[in-house]
Amino acid sequence: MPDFKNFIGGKWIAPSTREYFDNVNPADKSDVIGRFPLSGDDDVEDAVQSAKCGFEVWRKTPAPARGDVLRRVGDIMTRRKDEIADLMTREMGKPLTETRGDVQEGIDTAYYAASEGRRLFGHTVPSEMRNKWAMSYRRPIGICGIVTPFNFPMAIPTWKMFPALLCGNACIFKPAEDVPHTGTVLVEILLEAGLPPEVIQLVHGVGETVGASIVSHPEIPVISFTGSTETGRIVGETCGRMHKRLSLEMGGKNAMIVLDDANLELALDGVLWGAFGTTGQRCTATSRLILQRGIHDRFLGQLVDRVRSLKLGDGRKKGTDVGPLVNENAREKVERYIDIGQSEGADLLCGGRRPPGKEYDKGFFFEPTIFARVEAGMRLEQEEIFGPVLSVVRVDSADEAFAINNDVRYGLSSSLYTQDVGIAFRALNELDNGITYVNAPTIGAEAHLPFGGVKQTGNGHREGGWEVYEFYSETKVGYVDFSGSLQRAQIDNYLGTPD
Ligand code: UN1
Repeated sequence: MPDFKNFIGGKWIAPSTREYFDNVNPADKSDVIGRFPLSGDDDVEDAVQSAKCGFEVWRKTPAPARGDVLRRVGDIMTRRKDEIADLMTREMGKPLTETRGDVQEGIDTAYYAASEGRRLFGHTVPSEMRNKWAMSYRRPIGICGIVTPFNFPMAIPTWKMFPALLCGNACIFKPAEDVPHTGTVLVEILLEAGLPPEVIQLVHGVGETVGASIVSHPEIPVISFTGSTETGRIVGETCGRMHKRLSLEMGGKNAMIVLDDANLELALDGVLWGAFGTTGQRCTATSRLILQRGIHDRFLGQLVDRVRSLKLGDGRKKGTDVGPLVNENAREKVERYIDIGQSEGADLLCGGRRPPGKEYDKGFFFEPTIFARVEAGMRLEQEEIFGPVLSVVRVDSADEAFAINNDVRYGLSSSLYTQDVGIAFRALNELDNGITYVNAPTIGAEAHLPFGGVKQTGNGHREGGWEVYEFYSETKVGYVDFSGSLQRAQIDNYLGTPD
């Protein structure tokens, strides 16, 4: 079994602790992919000292040249797409079609970042005074600490690191401990594409040690974290005390609303993909289905039939629709919510258990589950489960559906199925989320648009698209006075006074 390494100080090296953890295939626990470093504070310290040198080189590299490196990254990822998808499925379970999509999201992010190297716009604006120019432009910040989750092992690190690098920063990257292999391959690709080695540092390990050490290091001024709202609060407290720039992407309890006039076939396809794609382990997953009374029974009947026919299995096998959960903890959390749902009086229509059969005993499988008769306010309806569990709520009107959508502490994505263009546009205004889909499920954000949520899903920043470049760069303003005399702003030059 191979021992993998950290990438620190421009070299692949063993952790200072000499300790390792096993990375196992969630579809088959006996398949161990390798041992990965359980790093400690000393490794993070070495990474920071090296990243400081990397930053000095990289911040002076012209942005279009930084973009060229990222373009080559996109080219290499394109060439290696199938191979990366296979190793990603092996370490985290989702089917190959989905892991290929995950790599594609990274490729799209690379090419977008490459082109941004020739923009990174600032503004040139008129000065109040004669013979004086005023302009704003963007500067790199320093070292960015990148702490990422397991569910999009390639896409999410690229959303964070490619804009950070394009802006001229160095990165210290800690991938989730469930997906260290994909993180390792991403760093290999950055190096192969020509990134100066000390600009990227890879430190494997667990959140409580390596993650915490990165977040609290005084020489890392920027932190980007995707994970649970609970961990995000701890990260936020530390960053707040230390005056760090922080981007948080956290939980969701996303609803799909299907009104009586909807195209039901379309909505059925949508909810199956939204709720059970990635085994429900997306922060954008459809975890609530809000059905209007007129179509409620018919839609639910058809949905249960379709869910029962989903093929559960190893994501690397042809024909698998739904893979395993990522690990035993994730499965036990889902099981706790099955108990909670039943004790709250919701109606378990299908699933709710580990699938019977030998082939399933090897992995962390759980049947796609639907609860009906869920009432607004139940824990099942309010709390993020991060698994294949869909809670169905019945409503009388669009207004009631909108209110239920909004009455949770999260606000990532929402979805509305209707043929009524007026209600669709009203939903875009009224639904309290960072993203609303009309006639499409709650998942599937595109790489070139801002991604993120309101309320306790985020802290006001967005990933992706044009906005993320503002997060990873500092605005600076320059004034150039070529009048040859002292001009005092707000004093000499009273606006509107002619010469
Ligand atoms: C996540 O769930 O953490 O919009 C990210 C989507 C994907 C990204 C999901 N493009 O579903």
